Amino acid sequence: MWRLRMVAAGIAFGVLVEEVSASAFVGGAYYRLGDQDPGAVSGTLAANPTLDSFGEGLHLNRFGSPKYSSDVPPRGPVDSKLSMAFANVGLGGPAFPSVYGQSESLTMVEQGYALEMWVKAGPLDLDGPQGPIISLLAYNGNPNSNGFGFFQRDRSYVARVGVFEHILGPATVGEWHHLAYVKAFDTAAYFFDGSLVAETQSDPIPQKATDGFWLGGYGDPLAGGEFLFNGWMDEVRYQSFNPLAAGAFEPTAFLIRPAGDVNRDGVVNIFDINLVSSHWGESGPAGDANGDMIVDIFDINLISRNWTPTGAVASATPVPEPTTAMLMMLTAAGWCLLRRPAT
Ligand SMILES: [Ca+2]
Ligand SMILES: [Ca+2]
Ligand SMILES: [Ca+2]
Repeated sequence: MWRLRMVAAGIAFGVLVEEVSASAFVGGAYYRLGDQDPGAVSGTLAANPTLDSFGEGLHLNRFGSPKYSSDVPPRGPVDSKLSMAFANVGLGGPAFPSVYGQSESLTMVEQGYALEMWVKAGPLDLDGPQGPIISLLAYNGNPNSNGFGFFQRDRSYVARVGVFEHILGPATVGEWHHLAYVKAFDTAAYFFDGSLVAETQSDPIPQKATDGFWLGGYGDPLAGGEFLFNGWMDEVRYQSFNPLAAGAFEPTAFLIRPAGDVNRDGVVNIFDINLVSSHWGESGPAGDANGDMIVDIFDINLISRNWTPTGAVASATPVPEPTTAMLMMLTAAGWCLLRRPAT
C-alpha cells in the first residue's frame, strides 16, 4: 500500500513536473554512535562531539557522561560494533543523565523525510516500581511545539510530532527495537521492528523544526534539560528525499536486517539454512535464528517465513528460484532432522 501510493503520487505529480530529479535522496544525518568516532572503545566516555557520518557533518555535542557500549542490536547493521549507553540509574552507572545535541535542526524543506533508530530501554529503578517515563530518544526540533522524533512514553515507544504522539510498540526493558517514521507529502507512516504499524493522512504533519537536534534528552541536563532517557541507542539516521523521484530512493530501506538472516549477509536464503544445519541441536547463538538459543526446526520455520524474494538481491551470488529454494529448504530440513542427536 505504502509503495503503491508513493508510485501513484510520483506518476500523478511527475506529469506536472518538467524535470524530475534523478536522485531522490537530498541529505540528512547519520549517527553511528561510536563506529564513526576515532578511537572509540566500549566502556569509555564517548567523544565530544560524536560524529555525523553524512557529508553535512552535523556533529552532536556531549552533555554528561554517555559511554560507548559493545551492546549492539542483533539485527542492526553488521558493521555496527558500538552503541551509546545513556544508562545511569539502575544500570550500574553514575546516576547522572547524558544527552547529545546541537543547536541547529536538521533540514525539513523536502516533501519527504525519514527518521529511524535502534533503542534498548533500561530499567529506571531495579528496586522499585517503574515510575512514569517521558523520555526523548531522538528528536529534531522542540518537542513541546514543533519538529518530530521518537519518545519513550511509559511502557511504549512513540513517534512524536510536537505534542502529538502515535504508539509504535512496547518499550520492553533489555531488548533492542527498531523505530521508524516516514513522512511524504501529507502521509505519515509508522514502523516498529521493520514492520508497518500505521499509514495515515489524518495525523498532524510536523511543523518546521527549531531549537536543534537531540538524543537522550532535550537540552543540557545541568541547565534545565528535560525528557532524560535511561538506556542504549544506536544507528540514528535521518534522510530527506524528494518523493516525486520515487524509485530512486526507498525510504523504507531501514537499517534492520530481516529476521532469519543468521549468517548476517542481509538476505534470507539457503546459506542461512546451511548455517542452521551445521549447528543443528546445539545450544548457543550460532545458527540460532529465533533467539531462543536452541538450534532446531523452529529456526528453519522462521527462515522459511522470511525467505528473501528472488530479484530482491543485488548480489553476484546466484539465488535459487522460489520452487527450487523450497525444495532445497525442505531437503535441508529433512537432513537436519536425520542429523538430530538422540535425546
Ligand atoms: Ca553503531
Ligand atoms: Ca543470510
Ligand atoms: Ca532457535
